[in-house]
Amino acid sequence: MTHALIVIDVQNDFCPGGALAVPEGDVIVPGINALMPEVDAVVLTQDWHPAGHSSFASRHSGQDPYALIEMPYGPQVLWPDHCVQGSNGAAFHADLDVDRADLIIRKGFQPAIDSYSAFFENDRTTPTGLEGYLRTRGIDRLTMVGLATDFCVNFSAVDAARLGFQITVRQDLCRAIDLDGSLAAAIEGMAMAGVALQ
Ligand code: VGL
Ligand code: ZN
Repeated sequence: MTHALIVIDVQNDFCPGGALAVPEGDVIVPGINALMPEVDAVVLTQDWHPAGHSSFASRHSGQDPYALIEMPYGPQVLWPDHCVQGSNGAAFHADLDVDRADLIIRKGFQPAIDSYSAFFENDRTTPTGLEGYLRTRGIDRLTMVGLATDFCVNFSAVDAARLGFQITVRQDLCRAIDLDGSLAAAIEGMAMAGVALQ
């Protein structure tokens, strides 16, 4: 099998001190770097929002961060402003071995729709192009790591399984936001979708 490492959103805003910090988000970086030489391809994803993105609570008067609202495409958690295109918060963690990446795929760049998954925007139908990239390179096996376990890793892994990739999530190389039991729900959902949790 041809094996790719998919590194989800290891960016400053998801690390301690960032706008949407994931506890211990930075401790996974050395382990992720160590996996890179063991695979056939390395893909990084980068959450990449225009200023004033519709997923930001600041765009919705009277709404606080972490509130759940209904968008035309379904439910959406509102977030603190984060990963604004070109900002330091949107940059990869300084220790991540970005030079090893074959592809960097950006997501969440459309103002009116969020994109947790590396494969589809949050309408679950608009593709990012990653599936085509992987298939045309003959990649059929994925190992997924990064931030956050219960949002972008979860959605990406479930989509990967649904698309027929053999997918393993390395939980030791992921960290979670964990809003109201979202981590337990994500683990259950990934397992049910056929994601191998390691
Ligand atoms: C993410 C919330 C908002 C993630 C991205 O990478 O898990 N979470 N944008
Ligand atoms: Zn985001």
